[in-house]
Amino acid sequence: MLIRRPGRHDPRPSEITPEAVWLDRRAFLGAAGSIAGVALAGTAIGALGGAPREARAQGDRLEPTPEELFTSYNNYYEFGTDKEDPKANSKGFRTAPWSVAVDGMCRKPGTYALEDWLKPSRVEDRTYRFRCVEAWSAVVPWRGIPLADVIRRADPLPSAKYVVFTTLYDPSRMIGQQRPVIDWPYLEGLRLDEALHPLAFLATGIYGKALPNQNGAPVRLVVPWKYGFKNIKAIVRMRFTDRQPVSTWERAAPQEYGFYANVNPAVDHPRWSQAKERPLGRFFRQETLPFNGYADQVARLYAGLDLRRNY
Ligand SMILES: Nc1nc2c(c(=O)[nH]1)N[C@H]1C(S)=C(S)[C@@H](COP(=O)(O)O)O[C@H]1N2
Ligand SMILES: [Mo]
Repeated sequence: MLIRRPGRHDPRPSEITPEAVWLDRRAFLGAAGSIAGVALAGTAIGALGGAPREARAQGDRLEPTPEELFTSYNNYYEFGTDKEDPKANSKGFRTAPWSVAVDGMCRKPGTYALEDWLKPSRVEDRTYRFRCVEAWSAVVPWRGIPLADVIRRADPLPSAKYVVFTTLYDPSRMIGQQRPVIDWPYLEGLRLDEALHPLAFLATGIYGKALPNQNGAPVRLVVPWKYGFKNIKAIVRMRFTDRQPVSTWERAAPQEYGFYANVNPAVDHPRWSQAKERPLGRFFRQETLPFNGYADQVARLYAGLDLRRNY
């Protein structure tokens, strides 16, 4: 499978609707071995078309993406690689009962029923920007609890420096896992100080309702200043470690996806620019903001870190 070449002609409207996002990571899956060739083809999305710039201040009121859009256009390879697959293929996925294993370098390891794991915390609603590495974006009203709560309850040892999350592995229930598309189970991690940041969130709902299966039910990570792939879905394990983990997309394509994955308009993906993004449901692209608009709150976490190397 080859990606279409940008820059040859102006985009047709059919190419710039969200349903036709052509900057697709499946390109790399089908084009293994030809990544270098594709890299040349994909550099110019920022130069496509003549969309007017839309100025946005950090304090802008966030207007949520239409619910129907955010719940029917998904990345969730456990249920298929097309954007419409997860909704169709996860219809019968049962998320109760559900338990979460807590292990590694902590004083309170154990296997917890999901309700018990979450229960001591107060449920909150938070509307955050969401930015996929593929250059589409959304504004999502999440419901859930601060990630720091479950971490503090696990009581990590002073030696623990990272927390690692794992998605359910059950090919009988997740049809996408019946093929070796990526290294199952999906795995993601954060530095412990990132995970303890007050913006980091565990979502069990969106738009005031329970999380739909395709969006990661029953519980998924939300780290709004990082690219979408850090936001791991259907979490069954939380492990503490002193070693930086290799997350799923980093393992699949380390030259394209790093551990930090902080949203950064100044560092292009090898196959496309990250300077702009297309909000789901909107026609025009808009500028992508450093740390997805949360720089004032999170930039200090990365003082002294070279964000070009640690992409
Ligand atoms: N387990 C799992 N988590 C995942 C993914 C996935 O394929 N499997 N895709 C990631 C990517 S690339 C993105 S952009 C977001 C998409 O979340 P959404 O479908 O709720 O928009 O989920 C992330 N979490
Ligand atoms: Mo993504």
